[in-house]
Amino acid sequence: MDNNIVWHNYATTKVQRSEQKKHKSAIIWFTGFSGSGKSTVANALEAALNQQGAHTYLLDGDNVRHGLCKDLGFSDADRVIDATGKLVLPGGIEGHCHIEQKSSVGGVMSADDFFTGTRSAVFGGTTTTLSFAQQIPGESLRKTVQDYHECARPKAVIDYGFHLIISDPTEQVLGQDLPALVADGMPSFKVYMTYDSLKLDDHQMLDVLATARQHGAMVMIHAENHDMIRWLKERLLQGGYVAPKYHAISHVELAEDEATHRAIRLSELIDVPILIVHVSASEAMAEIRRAQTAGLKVYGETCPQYLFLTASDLDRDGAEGAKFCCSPPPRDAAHHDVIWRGLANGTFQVFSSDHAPYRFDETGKLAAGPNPTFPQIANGVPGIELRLPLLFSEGVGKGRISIHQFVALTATNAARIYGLLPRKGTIAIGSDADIAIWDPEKEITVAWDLLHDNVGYTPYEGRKLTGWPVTVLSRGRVAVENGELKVERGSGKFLPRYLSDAARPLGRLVKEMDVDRNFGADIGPLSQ
Ligand code: DUC
Ligand code: ZN
Ligand code: ZN
Repeated sequence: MDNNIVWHNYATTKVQRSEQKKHKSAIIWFTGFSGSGKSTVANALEAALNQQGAHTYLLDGDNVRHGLCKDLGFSDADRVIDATGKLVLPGGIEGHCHIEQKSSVGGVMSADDFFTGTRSAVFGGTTTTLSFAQQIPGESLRKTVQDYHECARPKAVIDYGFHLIISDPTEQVLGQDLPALVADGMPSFKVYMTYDSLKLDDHQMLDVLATARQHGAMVMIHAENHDMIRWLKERLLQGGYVAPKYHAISHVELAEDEATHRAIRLSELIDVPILIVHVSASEAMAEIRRAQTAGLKVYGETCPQYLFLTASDLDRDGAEGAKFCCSPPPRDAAHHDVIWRGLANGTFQVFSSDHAPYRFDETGKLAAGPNPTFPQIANGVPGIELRLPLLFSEGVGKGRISIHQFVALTATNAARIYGLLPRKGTIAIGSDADIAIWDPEKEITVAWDLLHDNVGYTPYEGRKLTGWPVTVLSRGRVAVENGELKVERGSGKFLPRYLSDAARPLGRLVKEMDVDRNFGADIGPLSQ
């Protein structure tokens, strides 16, 4: 069979379709790449074929346009996947999810383990997860990480890595454990500015930032002002305002604005890049934008809950609002447009789910009883499977972002920032054949029954979406096809990550940290 690969972008799909009729044969649609068509197509094909055990074959017709396919010798491919009229995109990278982890409020276990969590991810077009290994204060961080490895190894169906959550930055942790774990392929840490059990004060934050700078790690920051939240929480409880909706009041927007500003200033003092996670509101986003305009390496992440949910969702009957309690909480609808703008204008580099799944029963959201007060509710919403379909349907489908931005936000940028490119997040020579084939016209109405997590509900129930990843490949293995999981538990592999350029300091010290301008005081991060 002759081979014909048409490389073009989504905007020209219609033109390409008429050509497709002429060829009367299967065409794989490549899109979302930068670079010249010629090298991209060649790269993509070789990448697919280079995978051990790959069964990916992107075939048909006679592509005279680039004259490449025959040279690559596809005629003896084992199998053809017909992607006529589909989009062939890199598998998503989920850069922020909580799997087999206890909640910071109430200490309840997440609903998803590494089997159900990664299964749900891959059905939604994601082929890599980066979840958290959370330090237990008083316990060795290395032991904690070992435990997460043991949980993930026998269960994950796709490849995975870990970020580290630092809640107790002791000398041992900063001086021994973190450097060793960075060297073992975990060059990213998350720190919290709120939660009694996790919060670091500014001094501790500076210590972690300086350690990250020294070892080339990326610091992810949960930015909310703890004392504002704590004070409001106390006042609300004293007044008898205990329903789930008051969670959104206690986690006031100003707390996120202020902490985002502070986190940026702390990172500027150390001259180390940071990534502000789960940005929910316009002023926090504006802080990030201002820092970027000033040339700082400040990255931003947002999530589906800040585009599709609002604070009013927490005001549902009875305890139902608990399903929507996450931190920061969903804001008013007015913020949605601003967050969309931040996705389109590059303020946000990554779009993650922050999948933090708790069942709506006594094992999860209702662990404190059928009518918990808002501070008793585990914080988090599920979203690992719908992350890409939501963004595709409402972003690409409605013209808010381009297909190229979609790929960057859901895969390539996370790979770049977290040290996985070019192995993951792209289709290129030598890259893993992690590929999602999307039917851009498939319509679905979201129902939890269609999903593959273990949560029991979805906050997006009833939403109508257009576009779905119908076939998903992980390292060249068909992982999802015809609505079925085709890969085994435990077949996912741990991904050691390298130091990313995104985490490299600017080399721009504020004058008080610069030995040449601070009366000779050798105190700066460069002196270590
Ligand atoms: N932060 C997260 O990143 N996930 C769940 C809860 C939280 O506060
Ligand atoms: Zn957080
Ligand atoms: Zn999270």
